[in-house]
Amino acid sequence: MQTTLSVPDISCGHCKSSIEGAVGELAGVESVNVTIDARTVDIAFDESALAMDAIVDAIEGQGYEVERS
Ligand SMILES: [Cu+2]
Repeated sequence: MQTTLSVPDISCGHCKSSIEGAVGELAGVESVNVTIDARTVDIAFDESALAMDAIVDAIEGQGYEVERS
């Protein structure tokens, strides 16, 4: 499954690496890419191995709030 999350507080390369690091180490994540200008996180993951809530928790655990649509 492919999803894009909006994370308004993303501002720089540090944000990018901390979020990509935290999400990337979750089992079931196939790819993660933060786009700094758009303040988005694109994630491809195996939904049978990983719940969306766990991804949101990993991002919020780094101190960023995920904007819920
Ligand atoms: Cu930053």
